[in-house]
Amino acid sequence: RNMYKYLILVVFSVAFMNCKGQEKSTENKNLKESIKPNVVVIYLDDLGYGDLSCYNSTALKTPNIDKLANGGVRFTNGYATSATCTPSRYAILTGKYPWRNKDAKILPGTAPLIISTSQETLPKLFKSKGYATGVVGKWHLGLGSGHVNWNEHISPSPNEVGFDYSYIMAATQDRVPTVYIKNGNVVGLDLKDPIKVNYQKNFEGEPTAISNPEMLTMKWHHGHNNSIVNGIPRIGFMKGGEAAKWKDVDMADHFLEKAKAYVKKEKEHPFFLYYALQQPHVPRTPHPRFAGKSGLGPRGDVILEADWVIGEFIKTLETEGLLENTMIIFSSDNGPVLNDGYEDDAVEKIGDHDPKGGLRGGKYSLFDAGTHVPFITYWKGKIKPQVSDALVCQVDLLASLASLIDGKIKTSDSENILPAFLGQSKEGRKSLVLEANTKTAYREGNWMMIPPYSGEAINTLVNIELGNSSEYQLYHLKDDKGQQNNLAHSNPKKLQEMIKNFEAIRGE
Ligand code: NG6
Ligand code: CA
Repeated sequence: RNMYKYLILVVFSVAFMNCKGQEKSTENKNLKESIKPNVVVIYLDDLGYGDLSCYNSTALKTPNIDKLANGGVRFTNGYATSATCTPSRYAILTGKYPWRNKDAKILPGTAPLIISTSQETLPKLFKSKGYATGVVGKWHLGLGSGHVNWNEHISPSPNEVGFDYSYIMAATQDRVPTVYIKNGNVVGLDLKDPIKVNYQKNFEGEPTAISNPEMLTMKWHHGHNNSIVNGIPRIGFMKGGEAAKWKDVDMADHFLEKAKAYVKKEKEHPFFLYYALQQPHVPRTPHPRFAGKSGLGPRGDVILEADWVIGEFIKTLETEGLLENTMIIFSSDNGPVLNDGYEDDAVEKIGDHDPKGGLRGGKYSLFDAGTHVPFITYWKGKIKPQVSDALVCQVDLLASLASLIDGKIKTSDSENILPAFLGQSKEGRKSLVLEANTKTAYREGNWMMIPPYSGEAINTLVNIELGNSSEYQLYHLKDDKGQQNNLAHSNPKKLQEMIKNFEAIRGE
């Protein structure tokens, strides 16, 4: 009888345990279900490490971005992969080092899409977990597969590499075609006035900065002397498409409206939005509301404009009740430049402001300021405010966000450092290969190694040190953030170790 009683007890407890187990697994499931936060990447163009007040600028006040920094993780070792736009954007969207793709370099407006439609991408990752995916702003990764006809549906476009909504400019604000493209179609195009674009030669009779300087409202300094749109000379020749041409001073407001509308439209289900602002890239064209407001000329004014835009965007997340369920990642595609081809007072009015924030180099450079940029993660109520010295890179978003939403990826360049992005750990990646104009450098821990490269030491047109030298360079960034003391000779052991590890990653 006792035995009988015992059996019943065992049966009951097993049943009870089972039940508990089930409870536990539904709990886990619910947690996973609820881990479908919206994710927004806010990406600036050419913003330097020292351009924000949360990164110690005193000349520029950026209260809205500061709110993200002070309420989230402000990274002091955050990197773009590259010192120019296209490669950095390639890396953030594919999780792959851009130097693995020979086409990942500054592209003309007519370049074909450099992300293959079969490639793994950030938006595809989100799509695989049921997210709506959108891109608003600067693209600069090419369009089509050969020669684009701007008067027909353009494909492949962002829509073929994972975005179900795209509202973009093809390349840069200084490159033709100067029109917006929505889901592969030029916005506002009048087919009776078809668009033609050519980067080699002008269309007969069309004014250029050389033939008609009297039409210019902005002066070019180097490059930028082809077609004139809105008084601004551009890179490349364009004919037609008059009704579709954007108004430069309205661009920030225009993209903001699209980003806000996207959030409002998709608020019922999880979304991923890649919001790529055009500031402070040239031509710097602040809306009149911001013109003259920074005292630093148009470059400063458009940074204030970008800060305002970001504030408005966050207000929308707030009023839609989405802020607590949205992870925001803020960064810049490469470091700063003052004169990038127009005479726009950026140099003349810089005063004491240091866009590089004490780093060496700038846009185009292998020195640190080329790729070391502002980097902020913010998630109201989830991420505890802090400053983090963890080494993080934009290429890591793919693996880290895959971990966040329980998705699967294959790439090996992207590292899962989600705990660092969420402020739960001060450990980021151990090492990182950085790139400028297809040349690479290597950071490991606090060390930076630049191999010898031929080429000019300074690009005198933009007045930036490029990092080229006939000697190996080795810097300890924690002790020497301005890269003034080359330790290659005094620490040959470290140098050899760095070279070995770097070459192992580069596959040399
Ligand atoms: C350069 C342009 C520069 C800028 C850059 C791309 C000239 C002389 N300079 O070729 O103005 O457009 O390309 O910048 O044309 S990026 O941030 O998109 O990489
Ligand atoms: Ca850029």
